[in-house]
Amino acid sequence: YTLGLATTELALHAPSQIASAMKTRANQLGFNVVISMIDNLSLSACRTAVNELMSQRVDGVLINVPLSNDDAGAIAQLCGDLPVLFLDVDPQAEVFKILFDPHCGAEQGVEHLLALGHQKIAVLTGPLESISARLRYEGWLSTLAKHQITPCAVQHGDWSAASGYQQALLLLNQPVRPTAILIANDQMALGVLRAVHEYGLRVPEQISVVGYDDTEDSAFFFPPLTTIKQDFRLLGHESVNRLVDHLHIHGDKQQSSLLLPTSLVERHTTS
Ligand code: IPT
Repeated sequence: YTLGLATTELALHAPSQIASAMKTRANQLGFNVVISMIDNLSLSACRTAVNELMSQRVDGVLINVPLSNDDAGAIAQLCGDLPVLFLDVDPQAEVFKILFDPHCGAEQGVEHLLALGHQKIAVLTGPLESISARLRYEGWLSTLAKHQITPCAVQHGDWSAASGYQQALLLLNQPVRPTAILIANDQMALGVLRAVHEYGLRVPEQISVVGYDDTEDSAFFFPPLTTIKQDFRLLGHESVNRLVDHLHIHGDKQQSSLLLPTSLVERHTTS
C-alpha cells in the first residue's frame, strides 16, 4: 500500500521534518510514501500535486499545504472516495484534519512576554497567503488586545531566515524600538538574531526573541532559542496512524480529526 503526501516547499525545515516523521511511521507500518511538492501557494498547484499522486494510484493522501476552507473543500472533492487528511487548514474547516492549535501557540508566546513585563512588542508574521501564518497573527493580536496592547510594529516575512533578517532591520528602525519580538517561525528567528546582533543589541538583555516551531536546530541557535514547540514527530506519526485507520482496507471508520497542543520551550532568548 502507498500513501501520497502533497507538501509545500521541502526546503523549509518544518515541512521536511514532518515529511521525514511521516515516512518513518509509514515504513514501520509497512506503507510506502510518495511525495509531490507544490512550487507555489495556489489551489491549482495543489490540484496538480494531488492529481500526480492519484495517477500513481495511492491509497490515501496527506495534504501539508496551507489551504483556505473553500480550497480545502475543493481538494477533498477532487479526491472523491480516496481518504484525505489535511495538516494546514483552519481548525474550523469541515474536513478530516490534524493540526496544532494556532491560537494556543500564539497565546503562549504573548503570555510569556507579558509575564516578563514586556509592553513594546513587535511581531513578524509568516506569509499572509498561508492560513497558519494568518491564524498565528490573529492569535497574537487577540491575546495582546485582552491586555489592551497593540504591537508596536508589524512586518511580514516568507518563513525564510533571509526574510527574518531583512524584516528585523525594518522593525528595529521604527521610531519605537521594541523590547521583544514575536516571530512566526524559528527560521525567521534565526535571521532576526543575526540582524539584532549586527544592530548592536544584546539578546535577551536588550531585546527578547520568541520563535515558533522548535525545529531540530533551534536549541543550537545563539543564544539558544525560546520558542513555541510543535511536535512534528508526533504530528507525522499521528497523521499516518489516522490516515491508515481510514483507508478502505480497514473499512471506513468514523473520521476523527485532532487538534494538538503546542508548548512553550524556554531557552535563552527571553528575559
Ligand atoms: C508551518 C511552520 O510552522 C512554518 O515554519 C513553515 O515551515 C510552514 O509550516 C510552511 O508551510 S507548520 C504547518 C503544519 C502549519
